[in-house]
Amino acid sequence: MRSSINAKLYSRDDSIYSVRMRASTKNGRHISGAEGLYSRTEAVLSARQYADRALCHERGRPGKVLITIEPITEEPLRISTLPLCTVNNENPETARVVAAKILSALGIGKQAIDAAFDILRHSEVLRGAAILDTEGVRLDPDLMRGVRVSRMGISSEAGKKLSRALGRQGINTSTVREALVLSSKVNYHFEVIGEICISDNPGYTTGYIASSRLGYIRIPVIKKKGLGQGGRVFFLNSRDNDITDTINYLEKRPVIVSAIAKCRGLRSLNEILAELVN
Ligand code: PML
Repeated sequence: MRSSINAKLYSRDDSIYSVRMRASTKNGRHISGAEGLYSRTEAVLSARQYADRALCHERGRPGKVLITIEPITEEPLRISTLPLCTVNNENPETARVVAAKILSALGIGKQAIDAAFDILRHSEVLRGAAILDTEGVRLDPDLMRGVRVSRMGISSEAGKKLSRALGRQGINTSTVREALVLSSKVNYHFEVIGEICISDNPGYTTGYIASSRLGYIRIPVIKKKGLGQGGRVFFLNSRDNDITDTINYLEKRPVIVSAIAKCRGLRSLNEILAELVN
């Protein structure tokens, strides 16, 4: 009886909800996080799935899990995913060279690239992403917190298309889907030149570099198995170093992915860089 009343209520509600999960240890160390934008019915299901994910995470048992469900009042921006591919790579040492070549092709200076790797290697205290300018100057105001990209999701139709496209490459996992949605939001902003990400899950060794100019490039074995360090660094082309509006976009502006760009398989670095148009 109760569920049929709920079903009627739900069918009349066409609001969009932001559902966010953050799991941390007793002393506040980040364990896992996830989020999406959903209809009311989907919000209930995803909150359950997020709770399940938080309580069974390879980074440990949480001391606290926070699940926030919030209606979205602003009309979401509708965007496409970045095109995706995987670059040939053999080990963490070659990954560093590959990553440096891609970032430098995007106009990011050596100092900024070194600073990003430094942050990613020692990132256990950083909860969100770090933001650097092209010379390596840290721009986000709270060095311990970083910036938490939030309020992004994928429409159910685009989600199905994405699952099929990733499935053809054998990589249809929530980790890849969620990372692609997040980086598509981040790199849609005109001030963002690119992003590098290394997973902080000890068992997950694929990272990526994303940018509007080259798309989402997955880099296998970017780190050794077993390492808990990782995170995200965004590179900004900010002239005046006032990044309040950019942070506001990343954290607050609702964005829904509603179109899917090409998902390709393995490519060589040369093939990828040859596509860079100035
Ligand atoms: C994460 O741990 O959420 C980051 C995953 C980055 C790589 C995802 C992929 O395989 O493309």
